[in-house]
Amino acid sequence: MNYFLTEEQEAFRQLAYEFAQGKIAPVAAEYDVKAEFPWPIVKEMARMDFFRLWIPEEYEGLGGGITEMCLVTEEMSRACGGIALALAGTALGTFPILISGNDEQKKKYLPALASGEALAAFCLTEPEAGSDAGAIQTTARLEGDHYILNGTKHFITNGGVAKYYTVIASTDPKKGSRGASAFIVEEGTEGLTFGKKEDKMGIRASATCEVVFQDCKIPKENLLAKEGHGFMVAMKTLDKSRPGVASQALGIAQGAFDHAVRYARERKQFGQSISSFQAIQHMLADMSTQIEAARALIYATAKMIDNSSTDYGKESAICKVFAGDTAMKVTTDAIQIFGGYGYMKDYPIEKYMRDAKITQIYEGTNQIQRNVIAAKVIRESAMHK
Ligand code: COS
Repeated sequence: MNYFLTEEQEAFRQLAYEFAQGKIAPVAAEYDVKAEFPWPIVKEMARMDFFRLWIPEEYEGLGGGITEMCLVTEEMSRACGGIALALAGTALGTFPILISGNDEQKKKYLPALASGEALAAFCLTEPEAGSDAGAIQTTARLEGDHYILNGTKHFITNGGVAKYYTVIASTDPKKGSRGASAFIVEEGTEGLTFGKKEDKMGIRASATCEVVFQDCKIPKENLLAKEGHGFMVAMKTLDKSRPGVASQALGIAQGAFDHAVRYARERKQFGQSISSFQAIQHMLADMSTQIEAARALIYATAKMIDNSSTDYGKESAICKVFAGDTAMKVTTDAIQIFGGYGYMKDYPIEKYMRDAKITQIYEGTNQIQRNVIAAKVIRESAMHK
């Protein structure tokens, strides 16, 4: 399908495709087994300016938007959903600064993020605050010119490898989500430590760990937006980042599909290629249809966000639900086409299914996305009555 991307967007997609197939695909299995963060690849991504894509030009970025982030995330995830996350997780951690940082904060933090010299991590989730993001218990107390942070964030993507942490903490616990505020915490700040590194089912090349604040003292200039605006910053961040998760899911689905079509052509049973059987053909047709539908949704939503729409929470959620569910379905069917071989770790296909699962869970489970979609649909209907 032709999405009429600009010449520049096509060039970035092509560059990301070549990089992913040339540098990521050959080592994806190795990083998955070792569950190691891919520093050499991340450094190359930085040299090739991938981290600059979604940062405005005035802060040393390339001035692209969500479309560019989605294209590159998709192509990299097609090779490895875990390695791609070093990039996509940094975009997520950067969005609170882009959305609500003042000029000084942007000048201080964005150039290092654009060059890839610094990675970012978004710290919202806590052991007792997953889907219920308003229930965070991490606190930030103002004392003179500093905020003192206490609490534990967990399942943090890029935890321990990022230089900048955008953190949602409560400045007024009595007010619930209206008492939440957003902060930037730099690596090396006293009182910031990293806990348990998670041993995950999939996306194993991605660093995931606990981020712990114990009397962590940060300058009060590190407050993003205003006190009490943290929940809104978090929600707006997720509205922007969910098409990125959808792109990760899309890339994983596309990667599994690429392998499945190739295998179906090569594998012979009953004296012929299994791609000549209608049972396999129909599976391939359904997989291809679902992938293209996910792509169309994601690109349309990314375009909508980049063209300054202000309310795109529903569309972002729709992308994530559809692409996440598609990734799970397509990767499961890809294994089915591989048959017994697909179940074995000697073949690349089972990793795609393990990597796909997280896209239905993080940045808001697909059940929460359905809540967001339903709430908006019902509100819209009430307005038009
Ligand atoms: N943009 C801006 N503001 C938003 C918003 C959005 N997308 N969504 C909600 N808000 C505002 C609301 O307008 C409300 O403002 P007021 O207090 O001024 O009325 C406030 O935020 C609270 O909204 P709401 O009552 O809808 O919050 P809930 O506690 O019911 O939670 C859900 C809403 C479930 C949607 C939210 O908690 C959520 O997204 N959970 C999933 C979190 C998640 O994705 N976690 C994974 C993080 S991994 S990085």
